[in-house]
Amino acid sequence: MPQLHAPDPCSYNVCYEPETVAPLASDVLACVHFRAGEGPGDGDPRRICVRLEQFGSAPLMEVWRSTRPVKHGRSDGLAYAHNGVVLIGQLELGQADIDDLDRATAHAYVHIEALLRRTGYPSWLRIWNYLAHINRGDGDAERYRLFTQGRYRALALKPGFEAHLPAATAIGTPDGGLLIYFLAARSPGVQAENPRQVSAFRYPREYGPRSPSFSRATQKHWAQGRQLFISGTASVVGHATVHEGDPIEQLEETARNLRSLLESTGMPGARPLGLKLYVRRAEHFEAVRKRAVDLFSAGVPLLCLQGDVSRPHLLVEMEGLYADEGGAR
Ligand code: 3EB
Repeated sequence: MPQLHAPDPCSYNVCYEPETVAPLASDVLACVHFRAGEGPGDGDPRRICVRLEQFGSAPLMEVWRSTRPVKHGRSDGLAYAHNGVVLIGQLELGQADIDDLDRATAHAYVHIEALLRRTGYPSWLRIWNYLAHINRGDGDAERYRLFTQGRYRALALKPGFEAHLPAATAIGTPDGGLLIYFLAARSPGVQAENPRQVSAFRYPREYGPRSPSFSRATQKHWAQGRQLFISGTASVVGHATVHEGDPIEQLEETARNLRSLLESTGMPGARPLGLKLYVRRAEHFEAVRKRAVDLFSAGVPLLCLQGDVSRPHLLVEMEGLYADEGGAR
């Protein structure tokens, strides 16, 4: 797509760092903790706590730092921080606040969109959804399917929404309710789909009454270069789950899907700024992590989490942020 205006400068960087609970510096846009149970409760609206256990010894946190002055605040149950170019925010519902998951999800998404419009960051780049007991419930009553319906109802209010879907992750947690955190920008990114996969928003009926509203990746042009926000990616070819029961083969298929996205978006040489690996079962972790290091090369920042993937037969999922030369800060 031609650029109508000069792209904004990339105004943040993201790092995985050893976890600390020290007060956040003024340049922090968001600090994401990954641990079971409650996170550090210092009340800073920039702290985001994902209720997933990390594999490996020293726990890491994901820190988004800004190169421009940061403002932060809360409004209507949402917490956010922004710097004039991007906004990172979160909305958390406890399970006790969720009476009807479909309705609660639709309401959450409408609420977030209203915040983004009001603050002037209307373009979603990336969304993370963490939902307790994602695979609980049978058939169309499965919690992931209820969540998917609610999200669809909110996003489908916008005409042409399927051409402007953000990259996303939806992972199950052992407790909590629904946590949504998101990165939005003043100017839009470009939606990317994967030629090896049916677009999720076109999945057939067998996966639920509404198809999942997300894109395979968002490509964002910054003045320094391009970044690619890759969605949670799993062992799905066409629309089918492949390599049922084999976590290593699922990881290899996932790597082929990531490679295909990088090639089809014209970023075959891009490097990963950070990857996340979600593994459903603890007993698969060692072998999966070892294979991931071989596939993605040692030295790539990697965060390993125990989480439930949206389809019950999927055992692993990966997501990542890639940057062209120059797009990495
Ligand atoms: C898949 O390819 C795997 O519903 O937001 C991956 C990333 C998946 C995001 C979502 C679901 C979502 O269908 C599942």
